[in-house]
Amino acid sequence: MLSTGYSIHSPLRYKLAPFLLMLILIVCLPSMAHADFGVNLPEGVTPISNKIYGLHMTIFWVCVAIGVVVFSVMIYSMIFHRKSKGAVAANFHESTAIELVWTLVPLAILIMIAVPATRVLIDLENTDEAEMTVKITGYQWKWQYEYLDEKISFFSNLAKGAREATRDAEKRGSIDHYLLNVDKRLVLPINKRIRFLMTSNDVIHSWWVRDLGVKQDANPGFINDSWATITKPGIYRGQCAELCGKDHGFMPIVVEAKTQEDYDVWIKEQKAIAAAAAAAGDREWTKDELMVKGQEVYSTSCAACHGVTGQGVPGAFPAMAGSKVVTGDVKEHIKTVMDGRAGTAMQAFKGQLDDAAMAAVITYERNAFGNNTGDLVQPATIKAAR
Ligand code: HEC
Ligand SMILES: [Cu+2]
Repeated sequence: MLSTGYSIHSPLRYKLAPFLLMLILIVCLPSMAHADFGVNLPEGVTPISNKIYGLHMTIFWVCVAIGVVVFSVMIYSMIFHRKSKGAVAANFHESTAIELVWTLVPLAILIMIAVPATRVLIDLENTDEAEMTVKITGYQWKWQYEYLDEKISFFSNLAKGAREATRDAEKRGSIDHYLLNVDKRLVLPINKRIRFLMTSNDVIHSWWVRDLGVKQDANPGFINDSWATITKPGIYRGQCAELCGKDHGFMPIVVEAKTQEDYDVWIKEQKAIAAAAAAAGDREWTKDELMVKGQEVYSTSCAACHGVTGQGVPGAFPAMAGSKVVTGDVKEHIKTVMDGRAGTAMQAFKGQLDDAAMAAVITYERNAFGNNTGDLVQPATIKAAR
């Protein structure tokens, strides 16, 4: 006869029990100590996130009630109808009444759950009567926000320093909201019904801000929508929630909700910044100015792929150091950065960088990483090339 060494009736099982209990405690205790993470869904700060929370709690309590009923019957039966008490199993095969009950009761429960769930879903999808619209475009790896009513548009990148700190535990610890911070926040007014339009410039991304109750895919070639009415001023953080390539974890979202007055002030500032940037593109720049600005642009817009030191990633992203394009004909270099390379991760930066930023980053590439070409590219040259 085959033997497995010990059967389930073996006393070994009882000897193992305390160890298993210890193991469970060891695994669970640290997470209990971090109770400030919370164990429930957050309620959020929008009507829709509150409704999602309410739905979650309703269904949770339905589950608890079912659990209590089922386990009470089980435990009662095990105690009062156990074999040692001489209980004999009842036999109710092919009882129409019982079969009807155990089909109809779960059906009724499912309908009870489906009604509120459908209501929330319909509300979630209804973006009518919006008071303002923000178009959100996912890029590898940043977000673009366009305030369609205000004609304001900008990119929101991972905050400075975070990318460089990824492999350095000490530096990471010293960074405020490491990987959850951006260089420019999406500022929104409170108590306004805001419609979001989501799309993508390259692959599928997903715009997810938990406290707003918004998680919507951003697909290239499609526009999805979602909405929020933020009820409390504050800072709400989120992330891209769709695996979108190498730096998927490096495209956080930060929403700053302000009162209407503060929001209006911010809008004014943004318009002034845009006007200043346009003026900056109209003058002649010195080499130093171009190099300083160029390094800044390079580190936020190019370093993710081409590397901080211009070495690229072999087999995926070409090095800028010693590149034929970067050290060769300026026109070809400008064209590559403006129009990108179709079908590759090299995107067209035409719509992302203004004349000064484009001129600066090209000048920087041509004079950094040992590419000492001495070439200067002026904003006016870029303007003419557009
Ligand atoms: C998402 C990744 C990514 C980002 C960000 C990126 N590039 Fe590229 N870049 C590429 C890839 C991939 C290629 C190679 C394209 C090909 O195969 O033709 C490339 C090619 C280039 C080339 C041509 C190099 C050569 O030797 O052929 C230049 C110049 C260049 N990029 C400049 C830039 C600049 C300037 C920026 C920032 C403003 C930038 N890139 C941002 C991925 C990227
Ligand atoms: Cu993404």
